[in-house]
Amino acid sequence: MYMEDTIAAISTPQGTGGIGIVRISGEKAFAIAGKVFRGKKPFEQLKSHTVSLGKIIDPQSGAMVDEVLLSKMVKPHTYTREDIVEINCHGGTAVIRKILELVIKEGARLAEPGEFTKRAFLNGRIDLSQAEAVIDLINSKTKESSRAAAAQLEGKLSRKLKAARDRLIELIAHMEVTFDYPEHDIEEVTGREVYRETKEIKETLCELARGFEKGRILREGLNAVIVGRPNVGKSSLLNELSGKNRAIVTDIPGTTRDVIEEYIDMNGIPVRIVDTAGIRETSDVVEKIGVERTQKEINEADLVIMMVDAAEGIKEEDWAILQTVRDKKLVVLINKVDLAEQRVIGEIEEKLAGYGPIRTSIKEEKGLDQLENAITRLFVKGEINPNSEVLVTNVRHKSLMDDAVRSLSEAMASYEAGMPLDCIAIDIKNAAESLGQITGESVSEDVMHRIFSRFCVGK
Ligand SMILES: Nc1nc2c(ncn2[C@@H]2O[C@H](COP(=O)(O)OP(=O)(O)OP(=O)(O)O)[C@@H](O)[C@H]2O)c(=O)[nH]1
Ligand SMILES: [Mg+2]
Repeated sequence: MYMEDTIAAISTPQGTGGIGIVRISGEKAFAIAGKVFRGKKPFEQLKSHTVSLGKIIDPQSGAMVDEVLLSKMVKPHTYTREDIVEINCHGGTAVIRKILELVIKEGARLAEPGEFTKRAFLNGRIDLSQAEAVIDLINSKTKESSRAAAAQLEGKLSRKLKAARDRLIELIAHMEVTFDYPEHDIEEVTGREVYRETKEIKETLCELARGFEKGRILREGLNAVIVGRPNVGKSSLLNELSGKNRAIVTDIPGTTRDVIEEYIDMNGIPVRIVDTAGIRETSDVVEKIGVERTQKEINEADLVIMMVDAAEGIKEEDWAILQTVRDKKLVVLINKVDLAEQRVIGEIEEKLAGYGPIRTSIKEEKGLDQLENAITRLFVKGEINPNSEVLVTNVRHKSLMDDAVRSLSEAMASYEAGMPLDCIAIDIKNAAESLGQITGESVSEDVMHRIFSRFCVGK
């Protein structure tokens, strides 16, 4: 750990922009800024949390590098809880690099990815799960996923976990007192209390963990693949859903040869949607490869949208395709209903009754709302409302929560088997330890390194 030294980085993205930001944090931040910045007032006289206009001067040559706005923030009310300086300069690559170079020459060190946030954690401003929420917020692709990350950053998840952990620790303390009293009946009374309390805490954690699937979908999105015989309208559906003319559409079966993907926002869920080559027996080499890729996409998909043609009815090949996707979450569309008689559509519907098919016509833009709703229902039971509930979105958190639940189940089983309290206490300690790793009360250097290396430099 190098908490003593001062770090600096470019916090804005690579490339040219209107402005660029160089950020400095640490003991020497003000001394360094004082050397390279010339404003109306000397740097020491600038007030905390104010912005000042001035110039960046190369102290060695005396040359002016850029005109900038500088923010001075005195600890502890800063992002890292250390002294921070942010230099807003013109966002050309050369200028911003030059400023960073000067700052480093004056004694700062180039920050590692996520190091500003890591300091915020190590200095106790946020806990580990909040630090992770910062990355999620940066990476989130839809309004809902960013809201879930913001709630986590605010500490909603931390508070729940901390409360559960505190209860466990209290329980352990309570048990330890009884170890000093060998009388049997005290142990018995305590045992019953411990059991009841353990059960309650376990239920709270299970409830939280149940939000994970929803949370994961918000964060990572769904992988959906459109399959069906050639010419049923797969590419048309991709174009319609994405609002782009992304895939070539013709009335020649076998038009799409490769997989084509688009990202869309479906009722707040980020969906990667993939159009594939129509599946059929073929001797065409290119088309064959396309069909193989389709199979690979199906294997990796969270959801399959299978299309059949209302005008052509259900063929042998449709049943074959249904067979290959039978283990997947599935939505079946009867497309081109504008071309078929009601009676014929009804017959197809009957044959597919087990799949709850949806009638669509992409040409007439029919049935697409039902499709979106069916997908949302398949993955999210009830409304997604990240405002009112705490969503666990992080795999690390989920698996530690599962560990805690497992330990608590073991504690309960031990009690039921009539084991002594000190045995049960070990399981409860393990559960508290797992929860502590989520918020960072007990976490190894390795895990920390892994978490912060996912960040971008400058955050
Ligand atoms: N009438 C009608 N035509 C449609 C509908 N959906 C698609 N089509 C037409 O059907 C033909 C095939 O559409 P595509 O989207 O290329 O079909 P595909 O499934 O991607 O076909 P391949 O790439 O060959 O597998 C095109 O001429 C579309 O305009 C629909 O709902 N109604
Ligand atoms: Mg196509």
